[in-house]
Amino acid sequence: MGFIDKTRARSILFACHQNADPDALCSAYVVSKVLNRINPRLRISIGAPGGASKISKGIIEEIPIRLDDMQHLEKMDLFVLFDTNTIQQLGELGKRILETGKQIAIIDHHAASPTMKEVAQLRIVSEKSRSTCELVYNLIEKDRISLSRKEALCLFMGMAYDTRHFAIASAESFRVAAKLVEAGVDPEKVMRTLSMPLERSERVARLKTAQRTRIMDFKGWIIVFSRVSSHQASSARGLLSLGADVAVVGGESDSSLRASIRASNDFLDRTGIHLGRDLAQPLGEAIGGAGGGHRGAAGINGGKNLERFFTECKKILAKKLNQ
Ligand SMILES: [Mn+2]
Repeated sequence: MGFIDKTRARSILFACHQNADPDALCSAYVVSKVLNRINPRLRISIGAPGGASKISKGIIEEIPIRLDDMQHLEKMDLFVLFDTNTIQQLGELGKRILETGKQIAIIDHHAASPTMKEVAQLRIVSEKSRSTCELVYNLIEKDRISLSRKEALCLFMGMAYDTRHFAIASAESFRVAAKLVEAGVDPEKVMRTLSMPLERSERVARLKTAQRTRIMDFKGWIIVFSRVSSHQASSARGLLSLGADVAVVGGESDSSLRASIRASNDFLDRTGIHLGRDLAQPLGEAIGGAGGGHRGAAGINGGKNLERFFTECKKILAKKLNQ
C-alpha cells in the first residue's frame, strides 16, 4: 500500500469504470478505508462515472459507500483507476482526468492494455487474480494490515461477483475467500445479496438479441453476431447459454459504439484464443476505438459503424482460426 505515499498525493480520486460493478466499487472502497487508517490526512473520494450498476447500488446503500460528484477534478493530486484497463472505460471522465495532467495509477486484473502504459505512471496489475478485490486482498495481506468485517465483506462480494459465484475461481481465489470468511463474512448471505433476478430491461435486451442473431459457421464453431442498444454483455452471455461458441453483441448509443464478446470454455481451450488480447484489442484499433478484457470476456468502446465493426471482427476471427 506504500505506493500512494511515494506519490506524495493528498487529494485522491479513486475512479471505477463506467457502470461500476461490485469488483470495481468494493476494491476502491476497501483501499480507501485501509489507506485512511494508515494516513488519516489523505482525502480519498470514490467516483463512479455515469453511476454504478444496479447490483452495486444495493452495496452502496448497504455498506454505505459515499460517492464523489467529481465536479472538482482540478483539486486532485492523483487519480487511481480500479478494475479499468483502458481510459475509454471511464467515458467523459477519462478525458477530464487526462486534461488535469495529474498523476494516474491503476489497480487492475485485466490484461494490461498498451495504451495504459503511456497513461498511468503507476500500475499494479495482475492478470493471475480473478478479480481486483482478490488482488487488493493480496496487497493488504502482504502489508499485514487487518481488515474490518465490513471490508472483508466488500472484498468477498467483489470476488464472488467477478468469479460468477466462484464458478471461475482459482485455487488462490478460494484461499482468499476462506480468509475472508474467517474474518467474519457469511458466504450464504453474500450469495443471496448478489443473485438478484435480472431486470425487465435486461431480459428484453437478451430476447431482442436472440431474435436478431446472425449465425455463422467458422471451422465448425458456431459464431453469432447480434445488436442491441443496451445490456450487450448480458446479452452475449445469454447467447452462449443458448448454444453459441462465440457471441458478439454490439450496439450504438450516444453516437458511439459499444460491444461485448463472450466465448465458451470449449472454444477458448481448443483454439487458445484470448478474446481480450487477440480479438478485442486489435478490433478496437481497427475501428478507431479501444478494446480489451479477459480470455473469455472482452469489450470494445468507440468507433461508429456497427456493420464495419462486425466485418472487422469476422476478418480478425477468421485469421486467428486459420492460423
Ligand atoms: Mn473485475
